[in-house]
This record gives sequence, structure tokens and C-alpha cells, in this order.
Amino acid sequence: MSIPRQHLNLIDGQSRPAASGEVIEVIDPSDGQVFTSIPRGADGDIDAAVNAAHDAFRRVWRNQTATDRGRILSRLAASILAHQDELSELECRDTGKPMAQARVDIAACARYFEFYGGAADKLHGETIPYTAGSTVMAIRVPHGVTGHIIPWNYPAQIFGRSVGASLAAGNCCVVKPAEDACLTPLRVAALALECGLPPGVLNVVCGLGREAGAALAAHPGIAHISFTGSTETGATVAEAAARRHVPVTLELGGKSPQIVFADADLGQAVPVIVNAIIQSAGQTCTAGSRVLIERSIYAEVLAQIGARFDALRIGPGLSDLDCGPLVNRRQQHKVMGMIESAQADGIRIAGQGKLVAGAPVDGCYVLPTLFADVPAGHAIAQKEIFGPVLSAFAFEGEDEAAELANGTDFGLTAGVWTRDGGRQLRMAHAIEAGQVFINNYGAGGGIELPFGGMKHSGYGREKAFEGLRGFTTIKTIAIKHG
Ligand code: TXE
Repeated sequence: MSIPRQHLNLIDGQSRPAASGEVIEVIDPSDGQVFTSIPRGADGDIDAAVNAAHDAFRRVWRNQTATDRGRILSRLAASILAHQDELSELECRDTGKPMAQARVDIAACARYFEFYGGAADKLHGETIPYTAGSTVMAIRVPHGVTGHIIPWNYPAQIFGRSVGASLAAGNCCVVKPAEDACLTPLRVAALALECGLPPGVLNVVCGLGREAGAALAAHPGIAHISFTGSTETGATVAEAAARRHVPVTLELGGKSPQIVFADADLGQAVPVIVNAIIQSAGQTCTAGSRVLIERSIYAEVLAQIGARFDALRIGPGLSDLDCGPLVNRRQQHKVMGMIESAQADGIRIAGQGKLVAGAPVDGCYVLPTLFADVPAGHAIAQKEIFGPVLSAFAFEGEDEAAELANGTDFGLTAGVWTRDGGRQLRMAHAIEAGQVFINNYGAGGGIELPFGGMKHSGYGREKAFEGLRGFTTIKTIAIKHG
């Protein structure tokens, strides 16, 4: 597939360069080569997009029936699937993820629009018993224009989950994708126009976080912000929103544990545990980056996971191996630095993948690495590495498992592997996380499942009906009729 050398913003239904005319070169992390460019949007471009969104909200979108909104989103879902090959290749080149994983992401993006297209006219308010001779309705209304700041690890999926829910709820959107991965959000937004989404309802402005992102977070015309990214930038965005008293949904990553008890079905657990850390080269908010193993089976499980790590093959996204490169040089250096510091501290490597022969020397590759017997307070046990690095720990009994699982600042997801039904529920209640998976782990995107964090993993919920509700506010109408 030939990819255009230049991409443009989408504002008010038109493809436009940045007002400044500046561009950002886009590098394929599989080979380190520039293959296209995106506009370096800033304040003026964000302002134009927010104005277009307000205009579209007033003129068209808020007057559409929920059923009609849903139909457009359902058409978009079908169109995304019809363009799955093209979109998967864009995602693969932009992020470095293997083609098979990119295809799953594009299917999940379509599923978000399908889910929220179907849900649009099923979002109801309530009536409330009140004083005699009165009727009270609590109706759900959209916020107006919502801002979406999207990271680079799952651009298509996170675009689908946040924009799909917001449009279904009746908002108009301004999206600022990550500078490292704008291509699928731009393309899906263009497909939305072809599917009948009125111009201005969905706008995409590319640019740097500190320029276009900061301008969006601080714009007075934005009524709600959804942000996925780092804890630090999340706090900056929330501060900007707080100054304008605007609600924010923050999804800030995690340090998710996989907890393996001695009675677990290891044949089922081990492949899922490995996949949960190498998927998207570990650049997944829900990456299972810690494996907690009951002491009596620690050596056996470690050996099984280690053998799988040793067999992993790493290479270019288009070669569709087990693991691709990291998204950029900065992330590669960050993750390699953490691996080197763990080695320097004497932490043992119990398994490591291999780079395939002939992989481009300028690719941003990091070998998937399993560390054994990791001290619970070490940086690799506590910090979100955001690379294919798994730390293993031994525990004795449920209490210690829960203590270790909860012993980080994060609380996004967790996996529990045991056949004991009582223990499944005790652990599910004991773990501080927004999602707990028992004998499975986050397959297929979990579009239907409420998702979000506790502690430093953020607040607010996305996905499912809960995500749709978050893109509305309640208006109470109290009528005294006698
Ligand atoms: O994130 P940033 P970065 C974590 C992960 C990773 C680390 C750094 O640990 O190693 O964050 O990644 C935009 N105002 N996650 O630096 O800065 C930016 O343009 C407004 C976890 O890439 O948070 C991009 O669109 N916006 C995570 C988005 O914020 C700003 C996914 C995310 O970038 C901004 C990604 C500003 N001042 C990283 N500065 C997850 N939860 O899955 C940047 N941005």
C-alpha cells in the first residue's frame, strides 16, 4: 500500500495544513525511517476546530435524533471493517505493532462504533417521585463539545472508545491524537464524513502535546476532556480543566498483577500471561507487567514462562512476528535504561526474546525480558515500564498475594488464576483495581466492560454504557402541575 507523503488536519469537514504551515515528520519505528508527515497544529488550529464543533453542535448534531446518530455510527463501523487492510497497515507502520495485532485493534475500533451506534437510542433518563402534583424528570444531555487527547499505543482503539461514546451521546468532538500516531484517527474521521457524519461534528488536529494538546485542554469552548496517557500529563490536563471547572476522565496506565495460585490451570494461564506483556510490545495500559506466583509452583511456572520468552521473535511490524519495536527512540531508551538498571542491581533474567536476523538496525527494538525474584520495592516492580518487561515474585497464601498485588501506586486491572471459587471472589474483592479478570485476561478489547482505574491509574469510566453516561450530564426538570 502506498501511504501519502503528507497528512492534513480535519477541521469542519475539510483537510487543512496547520495554520503555521509547519509539519512533524512521522517515523516508522520498525526501521527508523521517515515515511510521511502530519501537521504541527497549535492554538489557532485548535481554536478553529472548537469553533467548527460548536457550530455543528448548534446547527445540526443536537437536533439529530438519537436513532439517526446511531445509524451513522453503525455505518462507520461497517466502513472501518471494509477498510480493515488499509487501516491495519497504517496502524502497523505508525506504531510498529505486528500486523495481526493491528488487525485486532482495527476490528475493536469498528466494534466501538457498532456498540455505541446501537446504544445511542437506548440511553434513558429517569422520572423521580417528588411532591404531590408534580412530575420530575432527570434527562441526560450531552456536554456540548468534548476534547479527546489520545496516546500512541492504541490510537485506533482509544479513538473508537472515546469518540464513539461521545458522538453517540450527542456531543461534537475535537481530537488531538499523539504526535507519534495520528494516521488511523485521521483516516477513520475521513471515513465518518463519507458515512454521513456532518462536517464539524468530528475534528482531528495533529500536533505536539505541549502545543496542540495544551491548547485543547485549556480551551474555554471545551466542556469535557477525556485523556489517556501518563500520570504526569494527566495531572497537567486535569489542572487546566479544573481552572475552567470542566469534568475530566483520566486513564493513566498501571502496573497490573497476574496472580497464579498452585491450583491454577497452567496450560490456560501461561500463554495468556506472556501475551499480556508482549502485546503491543508491552505498551499497553493494562499490560500484565507483574506475575505473582504461589511459592510451591514458583520455579515450575517461572521455567514455563521463561521458555516462552526465550522462543519469542522480535522484528518489523510488517513481518508480523511475536513482538514489534517500541513506538519511538525515546521509549526504547527509557525501557532499555530500566532493564539495564535492574541488571546492574543484580536482578536475574529468567527468559529473553530474540531479534530476528536482518531486522533494520535503526528500528526501536527492545528484547522481551523476564526478571525473576524481583524485590517488591525495586523500580521495575513499581514503575510503569511500558515495554515488554515482566517481573516475577513469589508469594505464600491469599493475604500476601493481595498485599503484593496492591503494593504499587496503580490500580487498573488484575488477573487471578485459580480453580477455587471462594478464592476467586475473595481475591476479586481484595484487589484494588478497576477490573479483575478470573482465569482470563482482557481479551478482545472488552468493549462491553466498564473500564478505568483506581489510585494513580485515574478516574472516570470508559467503555460499556458507563462510558456513554460519562459523556452526558443530568438535567432535572421539575414540573408543578397540581
Ligand atoms: O505520554 P503523554 P508519553 C505512559 C507510559 C509512557 C509514558 C510517557 O508509561 O512511557 O506515559 O509517554 C499529549 N497537554 N503512557 O510522553 O505525554 C500527547 O501529545 C495536553 C501510558 O507519550 O501523557 C499525547 O497525545 N496534552 C498510556 C498524550 O498527551 C499533552 C499511554 C499522551 O502523552 C501534553 C501513553 C500537555 N501538556 C503513555 N503533553 C496509557 N494509559 O495507556 C503531552 N500531551
